[in-house]
Amino acid sequence: MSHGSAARPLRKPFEDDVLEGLRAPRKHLPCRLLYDACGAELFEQITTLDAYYPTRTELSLLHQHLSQIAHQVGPEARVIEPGSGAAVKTRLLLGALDRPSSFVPIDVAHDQLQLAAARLRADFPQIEIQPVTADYTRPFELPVPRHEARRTLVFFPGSTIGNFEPSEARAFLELLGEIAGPDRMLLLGADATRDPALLIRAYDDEQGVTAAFNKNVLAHLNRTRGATFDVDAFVHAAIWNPAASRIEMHLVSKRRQIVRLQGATITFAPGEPIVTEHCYKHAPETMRALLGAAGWRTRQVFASSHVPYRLWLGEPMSRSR
Ligand code: AVJ
Repeated sequence: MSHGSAARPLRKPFEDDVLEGLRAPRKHLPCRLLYDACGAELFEQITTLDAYYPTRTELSLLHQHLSQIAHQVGPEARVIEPGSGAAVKTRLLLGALDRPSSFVPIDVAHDQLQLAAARLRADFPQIEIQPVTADYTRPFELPVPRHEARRTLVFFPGSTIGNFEPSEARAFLELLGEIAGPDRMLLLGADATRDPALLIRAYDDEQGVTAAFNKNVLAHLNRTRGATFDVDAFVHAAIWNPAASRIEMHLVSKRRQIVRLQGATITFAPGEPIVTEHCYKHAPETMRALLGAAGWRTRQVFASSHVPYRLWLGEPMSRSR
């Protein structure tokens, strides 16, 4: 995800960043390409894998601490969730809060979003569900709710914050603060695992689901942009980069090959990778500083006793209370 400041356009058009990334000396693709309908389904499958510890760790943290979190958030809150997806965690949260006034799921996948919204309306008839189809890395406006909320809680689980470059993460957290307004709180999930064995197991699973998830990016570009990737000529690799504190998703070219995409010719050397995703594993000090730089004071941290995964409860920096 590329991201600038909240005031100017945050990203170049789709065409540009795909071609630009493939023409760069270190070939890369924007990680949002991983999440088309097919990719979203594969990701759901990843979350059920034994080796993929983030999802079950976060779920267990939510089960453990949601009543306390709900108490701190207080009654009649509006909840906003960028990139809401399958909404399993959302249901837990909405169920735990004291009479939440409304829920705003934000996602680029319009149809999926409408379907999720319909299901939530059926299960939570007393909560106003106001889906927003938007790319949440760009400024967007919140719909006006029927009832004024006492507070806005931003819910950003899944360690998705780790997919942003650090400077982009700061800008994004700041943007969320601006959108949520003065009476805001933040509930964010972030993984800080640095054990390479555990990470490789989770990001290069034995069943090959993550490999399929990663390779789908190439199939996606073939389908949507007439690219000529030979998907089987690339292998998935998960590389731990300790200096940058991130795990990187690579697609490594098996041989010398040429791929065409929208009039451009991209040449691959044998063993040359395309980087498709960075998953930063910020140490808690880094996470706290990132939140602080974006105007969020850390109110409470809930840590797992199994892996270094944490829920962060944030509030405005200048809160007087
Ligand atoms: C949920 C998007 C943050 O980084 O762990 C999972 C994405 N990539 N396996 C993560 C992902 C490969 C996931 N996010």
